[in-house]
Amino acid sequence: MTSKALDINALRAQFPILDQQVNGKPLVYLDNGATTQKPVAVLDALQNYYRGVNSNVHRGAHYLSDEATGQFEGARQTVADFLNASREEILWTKGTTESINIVAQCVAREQLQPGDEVLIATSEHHANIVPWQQACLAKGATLKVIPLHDDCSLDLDAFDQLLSEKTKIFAIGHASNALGTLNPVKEMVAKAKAVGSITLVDGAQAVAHFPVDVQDLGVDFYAFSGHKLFAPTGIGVLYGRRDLLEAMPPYQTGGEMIEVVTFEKSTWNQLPYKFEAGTPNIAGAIGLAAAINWLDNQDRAALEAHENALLARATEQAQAFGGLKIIGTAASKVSVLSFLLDGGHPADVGMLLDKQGVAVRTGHHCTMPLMDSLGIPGTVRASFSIYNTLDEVDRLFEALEKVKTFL
Ligand code: C6P
Repeated sequence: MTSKALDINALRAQFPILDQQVNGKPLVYLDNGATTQKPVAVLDALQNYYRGVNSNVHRGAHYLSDEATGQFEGARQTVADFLNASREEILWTKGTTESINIVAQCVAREQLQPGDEVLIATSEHHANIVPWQQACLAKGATLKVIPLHDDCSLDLDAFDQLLSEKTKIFAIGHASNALGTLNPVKEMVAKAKAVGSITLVDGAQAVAHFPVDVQDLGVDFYAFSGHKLFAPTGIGVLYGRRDLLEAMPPYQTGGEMIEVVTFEKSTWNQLPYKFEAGTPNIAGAIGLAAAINWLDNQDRAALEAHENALLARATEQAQAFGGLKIIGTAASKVSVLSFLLDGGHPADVGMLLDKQGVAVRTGHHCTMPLMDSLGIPGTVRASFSIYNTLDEVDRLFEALEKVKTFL
């Protein structure tokens, strides 16, 4: 049930973009899995930074540079607290994709041997497939894939069978972007660690929905993107366990990541800077910290309950809607409803919804192997966030009624 404590109108007022007409209808933004909207607190933080502070970090012998450095490193501490990590273990990246690529390049390509295995799931986003696949191809290792049950939950018996001492890396999505399925990552990580595997969780679709504690999960690496957490695009995070980061070679080389450079050789800066070559996305990091601080000031339990109520209403309506098939009916899900409409190609359904002001994503959702395994070309995906309303869920289904008539 939606928590009574949640004042949804006051919450929505903090997201000015929501208050607009699209194609002559009030916007219903249900594409939050792709990117979330940004609250005024984040927009203001970006403006304040560029209006009053803008300067390069860790370099200048002047006031603004000190100020920018303080805010930038403060932002790192905010992220560390958010994940229950230490600040040296928080690396700034462009997003989840780059975070996973760092581990694929600096761990997988360094350590994999012929015969080794990397274990992922059928439901992974391409960002958590292709980097491992390419590392396996380069090193003669094998990519193993956990299948799904009919409800699109992971087949955990198959996971137990696939996991072995050959498994050197286990990389799993916390929640599936295409299906919403929430995976039991803590239990899986513990099992993978018991066979000596390095573990990574792709948290792109998790962090905006519920609190994450990397110590509690026991995971070695955790990746997420700022833009799916009410923050700007172009900023993301890789959490890495300190001893693993210490042992890894740098990802990119250049300024900032070095300690001493001569023409003959270079030595590396301490963590986390060893992994941050070049001028970082300073405003992005400050914007991400503003988003986290803003979120921390909300009643997260109430937000979670509200999202669950949105998903429950959407699922109920979808089940009652003739000719609609839900794709992904696992018991444990984040607020994502993927579906197919009889006789309607997802792209056409999406376009007809857009004409009515309803924004969804259609297609393979960067999960082509998942779509292949389900034998479908793609889905229509409505992905809900904290500022969506039960009325908007109803608007989606009213709009779908019209789509059905049209089709
Ligand atoms: N999913 C979606 O509409 P980036 O692009 O690096 O910020 O995030 C990549 C990524 C990785 N893992 C998961 C589970 C994801 O959902 C995404 C991004 C968006 O579903 C865009 S494809």
